[in-house]
Amino acid sequence: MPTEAQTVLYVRLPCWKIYPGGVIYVADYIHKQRPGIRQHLLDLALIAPGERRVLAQHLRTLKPDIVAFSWRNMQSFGPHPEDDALDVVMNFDHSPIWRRRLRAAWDAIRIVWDYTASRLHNFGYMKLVRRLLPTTRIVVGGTAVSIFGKYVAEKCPPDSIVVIGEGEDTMLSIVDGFVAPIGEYFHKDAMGQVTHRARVETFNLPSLTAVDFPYVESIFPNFHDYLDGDIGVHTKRGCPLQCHFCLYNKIEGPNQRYRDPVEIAKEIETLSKRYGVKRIWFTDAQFCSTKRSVDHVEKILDEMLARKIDIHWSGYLRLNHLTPAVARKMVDSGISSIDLSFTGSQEIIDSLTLGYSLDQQMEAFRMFKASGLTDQKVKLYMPLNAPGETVCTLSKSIEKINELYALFGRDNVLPFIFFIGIQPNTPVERLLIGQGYLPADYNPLSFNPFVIKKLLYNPLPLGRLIGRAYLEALEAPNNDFDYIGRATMDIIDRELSKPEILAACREAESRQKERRSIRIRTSPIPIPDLASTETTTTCGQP
Ligand code: B12
Ligand code: SF4
Repeated sequence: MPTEAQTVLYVRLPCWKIYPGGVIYVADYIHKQRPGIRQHLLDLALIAPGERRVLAQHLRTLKPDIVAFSWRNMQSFGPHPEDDALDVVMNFDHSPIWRRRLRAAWDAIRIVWDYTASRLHNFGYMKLVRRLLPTTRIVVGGTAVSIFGKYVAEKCPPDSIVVIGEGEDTMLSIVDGFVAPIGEYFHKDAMGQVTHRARVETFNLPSLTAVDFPYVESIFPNFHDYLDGDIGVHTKRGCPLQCHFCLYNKIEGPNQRYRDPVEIAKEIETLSKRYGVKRIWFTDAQFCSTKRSVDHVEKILDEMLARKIDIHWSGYLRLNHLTPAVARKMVDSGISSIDLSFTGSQEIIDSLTLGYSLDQQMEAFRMFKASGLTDQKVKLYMPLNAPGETVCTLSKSIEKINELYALFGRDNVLPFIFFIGIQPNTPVERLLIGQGYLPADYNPLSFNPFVIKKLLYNPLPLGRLIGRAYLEALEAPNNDFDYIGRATMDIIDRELSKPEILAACREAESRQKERRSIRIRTSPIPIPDLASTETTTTCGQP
């Protein structure tokens, strides 16, 4: 299809309801560059599974030249206390009651079935396009394909383009006929041959002006269904840091590039004043991280304050460059929660190369308190039981969490029981392959429940202690009144203060260390030295 496109149908593939910010930025950009193109956005996340054949009606009515799919989550396992998958895994692995373990096995089959079916259905939607409109070009983008692009390219129909990473300029080159392609993508040609192009150009992010929401409303009738929740606003792209479990720096690239603070503030102002939006989430890999990015944040906050925008906001934060002035502006501009990766042990911070000092982080919490933070929640995404976690590091985390309870009030601090999800091509993955925890040829997209479970890293001996504490907290009569993460940490604390538990854990730890060192000595795979790698940083979810 070498000619320019006249009509584009965007299809947001099903996921838990969440504002489809990525595809909206793409459609808005295409409209600003090529206003003559007719576009429509169909969001399958808002349509019940039995009614998704509405896609066929859209294809027949619009007869688009391009159907552009946006695929957000493919490997969605990162269960936490607000997702029942965590209860299932904990019960299956650690419940002392066999009936519960059996029940959990059934639930696990349901979850894996949903996981498998959703992937097969997504490829089914692409095949439907090819069947009904044989000459229409298929494009697939979004965070899921940015990680697993080659896999998607192999599975999707011929004449498809799978866009890796940011999509605006690549999509523009596709609607222009794909004669001078831009950006990174896999192309499956009409013969089914897959080729790859690496990105050589840099998208000019400052050219991404405030989203034209009235236009978005006109192509996306379901836009209003999102206005009472969080709306995603993007302020920059890229992360120069290299935390050992994280892929964000690969999805977005290592260079931090910024949008214009004035355009960002305009976007938020329209959302608030025209559409009555009350909450936004800054969807950057992290909202503030490097020194330069904190300066950028400050400019955005200044713009928001100058426009007197009445909004609550959150986003992943790193606190090591926080200053009292920025903390004050965050509070004044409507921060609604502090969301950050947290461990109370400098050893774990260093071994995961998160690259900050714990003392500095605790100091930043005090800055927030001094700036007038009141009942905003402090959400601690804890990489519990990460490689290197010991009884001692766990106790230190509990100590620091207790300090935070004292500072902000127990009810305002939410320790999230999170574990590291092992992601492809990260140092943690290489380490665990080297240690024999995962086979070198494991499939990160496997449907095998035991592989899936292994990718949620919570090994023995501490895994059992944490698992049983979590299950006890779930059962506790007062769990209606206390947050599950807080109750779990209290139980872990209680257990760690029992001398026999401490001794047993320590013995198991040293046995494990011994076994590991034997495996490492015999392993043919180079093991990254987590502790000695260049010190970097973290934010976001483990
Ligand atoms: C912010 C964020 C969140 C926030 C979202 C807040 C909000 N209200 O929007 C919160 C904390 C809620 C969250 C939750 C979860 N998240 Co999240 N999240 C992210 C993050 C950091 C950014 C996503 C984002 O919005 N980016 C900004 C927009 C503008 O960019 P974008 O969507 O990528 O779109 C661009 C391109 O992808 C592309 N594109 C997108 N669509 C299309 C379509 C076409 C046709 C084209 C050409 C291009 C294109 O162009 C866009 C613009 O350049 C990513 C990691 C990352 N750095 O990308 C993880 C990420 C998307 N999340 C992930 C996961 C797993 C989850 C959870 C399932 C975690 C959990 N267990 O609960 C939940 C699921 C939520 C849901 N309902 O689906 C995974 C998905 C992994 C995978 N392989 O499938 C990611 C990639 C993180 C990771 N682990 O690596 N998340
Ligand atoms: S965890 Fe945050 S700081 Fe670390 S590499 Fe990922 S995005 Fe960057």
